[in-house]
Amino acid sequence: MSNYQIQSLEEYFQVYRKSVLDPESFWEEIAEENFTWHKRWDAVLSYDLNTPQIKWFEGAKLNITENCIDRHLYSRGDKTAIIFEPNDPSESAEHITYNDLKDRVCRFANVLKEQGIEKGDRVCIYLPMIPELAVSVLACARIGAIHSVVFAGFSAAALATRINDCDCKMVLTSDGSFRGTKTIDLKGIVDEALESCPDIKKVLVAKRINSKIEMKEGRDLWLQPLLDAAYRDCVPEIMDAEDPLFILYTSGSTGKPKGMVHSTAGYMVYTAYTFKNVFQYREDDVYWCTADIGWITGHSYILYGPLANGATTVMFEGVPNYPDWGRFWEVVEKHKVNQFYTAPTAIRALAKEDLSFVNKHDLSSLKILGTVGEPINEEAWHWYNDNIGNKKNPIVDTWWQTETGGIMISPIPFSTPTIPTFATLPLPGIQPTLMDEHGNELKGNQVDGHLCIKFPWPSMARTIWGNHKRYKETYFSTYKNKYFTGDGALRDSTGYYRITGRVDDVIIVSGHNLGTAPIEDAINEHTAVAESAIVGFPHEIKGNALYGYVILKETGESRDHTNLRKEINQIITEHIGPIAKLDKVQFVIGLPKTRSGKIMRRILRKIACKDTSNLGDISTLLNPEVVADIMKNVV
Ligand code: 7RM
Repeated sequence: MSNYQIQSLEEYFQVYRKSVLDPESFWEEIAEENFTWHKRWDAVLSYDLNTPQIKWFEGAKLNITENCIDRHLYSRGDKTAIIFEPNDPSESAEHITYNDLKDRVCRFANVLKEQGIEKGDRVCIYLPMIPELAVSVLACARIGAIHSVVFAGFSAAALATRINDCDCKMVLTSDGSFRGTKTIDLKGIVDEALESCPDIKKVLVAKRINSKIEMKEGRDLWLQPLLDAAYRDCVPEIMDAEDPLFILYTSGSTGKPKGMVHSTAGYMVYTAYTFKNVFQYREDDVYWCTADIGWITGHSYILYGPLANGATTVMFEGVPNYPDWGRFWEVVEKHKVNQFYTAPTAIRALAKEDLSFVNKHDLSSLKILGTVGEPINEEAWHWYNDNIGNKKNPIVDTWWQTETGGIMISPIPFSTPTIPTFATLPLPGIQPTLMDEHGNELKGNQVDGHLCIKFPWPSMARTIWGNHKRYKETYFSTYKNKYFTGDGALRDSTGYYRITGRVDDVIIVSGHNLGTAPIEDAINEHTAVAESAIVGFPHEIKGNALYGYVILKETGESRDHTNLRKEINQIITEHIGPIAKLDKVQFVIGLPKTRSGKIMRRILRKIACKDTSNLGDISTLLNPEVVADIMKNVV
């Protein structure tokens, strides 16, 4: 395990240099020393970014569940692999050891086989955050079936599209799910979806909420009796390095969702390596990522990355505000969590609430904090740092995407000095570059442009299911021989990266390109502001002007909005310059968000442009009610 875990900034630079000068021997060494293979690779990497075709560890044979479970049994059989923390704190947590996990995954795998699932078949998993979700994902991987997890908050229509796009044979679901005080009728949603999915022959149903549901004769089966009857050992299917491990859909604002296809060996090596480094995981640590397994963050950093390292990973069924806004901190205290990884949207929501929810709890176990999913604004960063991290725990602002499979730009905690709003430096093996609008690479520091990656890394998505042409067009055509991320970024005088937002959201005002993140960051500095989003709208003189949507911390209280508008523009002028001043400011009760917590600026743009006849695909919208309210009060 020599250079598997970076311990200082100096070591980071050494390792990074090596990874760029000789990527193949760099990844080969990591693959050799830290994983179990049935056959060694013939070549570490072969690629052509024009086709594009990328192969890592070609010729190697392995099973990822052997790496995530079996090989730990000798030394860690009784160690907890997964701590399941239920929605309701009165229900006890479940500690699933590596031995238990082996047993449960094997039984589930045998059930899948008995029900006709074979290597290469697609299985749709539409389950809440209960142990069956983790177990079924691994069970698919055990037998070489391709899992396609659909977040169990998506609608019937969204589910049906995803089932049909990759031709799933089977759906795994539950009678329902708990979400705070509510229950959701998941099985009802599946039934509705399946009216338009003729190829689904079997639905296996886990019991969670004990509701009365319809079981369709010949199609639906209760899971538990099948698991009880199944044999508790299942020989892992030996897979090729490049066999697809899973499909995960990413929405995008236009067109149908893209089924990103991830491969087996490269994904395993990269998620394991990055987990170990970004969270500096040590043997007895308890690690908690609050994401749902329905997102890439959950795939890579609740399941595969942690389990490949023999870690203890918390799986939380609940929500941040049930029974109250102290729930996260209660769980941290209860399980003595050492690494805590969450999204800026959650941090901003928590920061709006009283500090007593935090201070009631003992957070002294925490060592490292992380964020992912959106740019984190400075104020939220400080709240996190001061109140959760006690001003001593490093915060890793991790930039990556569903398409990248794993974390790409992030500090190495205790080694890389952090600066709020900066994701800092590329991880070993990652070669970011910034491009200008003419397709030139921006050399040197203090530049901003479109963020691309110019060399393959092991966990990159290999294609879009059923549409390789779209894969090439979306990611490899804007800039020749480079992967285009769709994000804008700047590189500061020391080489640190700051993500400035999606390039589609960039607003051109009087010829200047303005990224959304830095302006929103400035607005959020105002003490009365909780959150904000800016978009452009047509303006006679400037071409475009800025429209700001602002959520105040204290809602309901009558305030002098004219003064607030002035103060906000004052702050923008100080932080960025008068060019970025807002022409219009609307105070809103909420912002439209995706179900994974990202602001949907596309909808806000349409509203600001008074073009609301067609809002585009809003099936992934979390809170449609705020859209109606925003439209009613448009300025
Ligand atoms: C992991 C995940 C990807 C998009 C990405 C960015 C944004 C993610 C950060 C971030 C600023 C970050 N996958 N994004 N992390 N922006 N700082 N640390 O979120 O496919 O769902 O989204 O999220 O725009 O392209 S994702």
